[in-house]
Amino acid sequence: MQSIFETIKKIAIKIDYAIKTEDLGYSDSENSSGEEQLKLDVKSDYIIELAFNDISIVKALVSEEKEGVLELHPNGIYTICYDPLDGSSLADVNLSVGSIFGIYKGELKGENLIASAYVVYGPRIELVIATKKGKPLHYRATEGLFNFIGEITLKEKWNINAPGGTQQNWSNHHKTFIDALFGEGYRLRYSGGMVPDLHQILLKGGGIFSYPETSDKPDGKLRQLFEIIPFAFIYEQAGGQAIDSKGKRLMELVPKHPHDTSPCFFGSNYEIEALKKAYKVKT
Ligand code: P6P
Repeated sequence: MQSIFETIKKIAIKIDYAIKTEDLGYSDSENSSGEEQLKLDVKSDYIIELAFNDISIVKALVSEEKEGVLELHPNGIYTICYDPLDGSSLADVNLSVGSIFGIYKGELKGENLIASAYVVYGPRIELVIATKKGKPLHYRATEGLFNFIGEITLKEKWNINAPGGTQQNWSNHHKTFIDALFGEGYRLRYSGGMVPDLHQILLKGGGIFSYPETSDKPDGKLRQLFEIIPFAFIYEQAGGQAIDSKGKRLMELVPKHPHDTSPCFFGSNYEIEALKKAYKVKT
């Protein structure tokens, strides 16, 4: 497994360089979710595929930018599901973006996630790695080397509210819930980039990130295998919760298709329990 994390560090340095030097324009192709691909999306995906092609324990890859499963090494053990450059459209306005990695063993479903990691490409390159052995680990790159900063622990309650989706398409009970948090003094912190938005809550100590089902996206927008489950694991390992709109743990998701989405809520215990009440979840 260590060879996978060391490879992710090499990938991070290369993608960060591409973000800072390459063309930010659109390619003439779409990804499996029908989203127009940026040249950076394609380049980042290529960097990752090339890097893991040299790691024999990696059996296959599933990418947001590819339709199916890319077989790499028949005797490999792990399948890596990744979003090579999440929020890539924010790069051309100089906001932070990120890469997300879910490392699975066996069938591609939440309970088979062994570890996850994400990289934030911002004023600094930061990496968070989570395994089943303890709290998520936070690293920061300096001149191409990742230095360990510390373990990440979420408070029981804090003050960040990151509400995703288009407000006019929220359900009434979701809008009431979000407004009630603001009424309690929560701070609006939402950039439209899942990785920096979730990273901020983890590092600042807590709060809630929500991307509910909406009238225009009844199954939510964020993808289960390479966005939601990897972060759900990290939030749970940090002492928080990660659930869907029925109160089910996101770690129990079983995608039918590699690009399936789900409504998702990540946060500290107080905020998630408040959401369960607002959504009338039977506990
Ligand atoms: P909205 C970026 O496109 C992304 O996939 C995530 O990074 C982000 O959390 C979400 O979409 C933002 O979506 O609808 O709030 O703009």
